[in-house]
Amino acid sequence: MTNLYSIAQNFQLEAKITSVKPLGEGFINDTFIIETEHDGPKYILQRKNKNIFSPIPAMMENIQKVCTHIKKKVIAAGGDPLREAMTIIPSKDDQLYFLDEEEEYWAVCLFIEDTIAYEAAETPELAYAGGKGIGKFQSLVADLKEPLVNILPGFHDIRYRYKQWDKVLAKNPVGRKEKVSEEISWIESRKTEMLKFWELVENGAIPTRISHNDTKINNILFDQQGEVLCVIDLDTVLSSTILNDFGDAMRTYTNTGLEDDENLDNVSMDMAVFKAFSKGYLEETASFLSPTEIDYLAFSARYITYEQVLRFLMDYIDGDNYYKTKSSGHNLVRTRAQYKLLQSMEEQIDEMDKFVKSCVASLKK
Ligand code: GN1
Ligand code: MG
Repeated sequence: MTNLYSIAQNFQLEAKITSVKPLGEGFINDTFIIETEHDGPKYILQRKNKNIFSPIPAMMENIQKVCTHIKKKVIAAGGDPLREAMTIIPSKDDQLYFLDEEEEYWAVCLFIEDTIAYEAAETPELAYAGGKGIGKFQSLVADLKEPLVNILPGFHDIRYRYKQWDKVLAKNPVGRKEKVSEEISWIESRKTEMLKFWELVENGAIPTRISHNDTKINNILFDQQGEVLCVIDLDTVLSSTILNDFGDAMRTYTNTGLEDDENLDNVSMDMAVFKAFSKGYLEETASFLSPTEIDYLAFSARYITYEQVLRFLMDYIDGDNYYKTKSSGHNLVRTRAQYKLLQSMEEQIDEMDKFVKSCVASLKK
């Protein structure tokens, strides 16, 4: 078994370690918290999933570039760079990661005290603050000129997802395909419109910018006053459409139920939360978003939720290789709950779109 204590000792920590304990519910990496003696700083230790992120050293370089850029701006604005940006702690041999004897990659960052990570947008006020936070993050990185390595080719690219999908369905490795023909039809019936949207990204009608790509609500730290302090979990930062970030935030903020709710009656899209987040987001971004980005903002919530239905269902059919699961049917429960959310968005898409447009119009006055 991995000795977490001896792994942690390979990093440049300021004080002697007292404990290393599991933290959070990430689906991809394994996350731990390191505590140190005499109320010294705490740190986050992560085993990065090398089956998903590859190569990890390039991913860590990407994260460092983004953090360094944000820190400079925070300092210029008189803020606290240790609280308003992630701080990567290098290994004792000055690398951004530590490679252990089992060829596993580990990374450490500073734990930011006195913050709250929410699992749901409890109020529209929180959603408004969340929208401002993601909008600010995007404007902070908008002028980062250093190129990022695309360590996740095709991450939110639906054409790439269909390629994976076709392969998994053809292979049907654990004989689950036959049990989910209805769920498969949910994916197939929306293929044309999803491809049409992605074509706009491919042909440049929707610009490519630095985006976070995993803006679910628990990847954002709020301060005690309810403002966004820092956007975390930067593993997926890359150049893509920033509509991914708006869409993925809406997938998680607006859901009245859980991502894996067994009771579908709990799941729907909360319009008040949608509006509050959009308002906060657009206040920060309307000045630089293109007309086409604005046209597809509401649609991006559908797009990312649809992609998530596909990814959960595909992983179920594939025998649960990608996401961590709590039971053999977990990915199917997630699929159905996310599909319920998708349907709710589809019912409300006209109002969502109208709100975005009216918000932009009033901000531009
Ligand atoms: C994963 O890493 P985590 O748990 O924040 C996933 C996202 C999914 C999300 C579903 C690299 O996010 O894309 O939307 O689970 N991250 C990766 O909740 O695949
Ligand atoms: Mg993540």
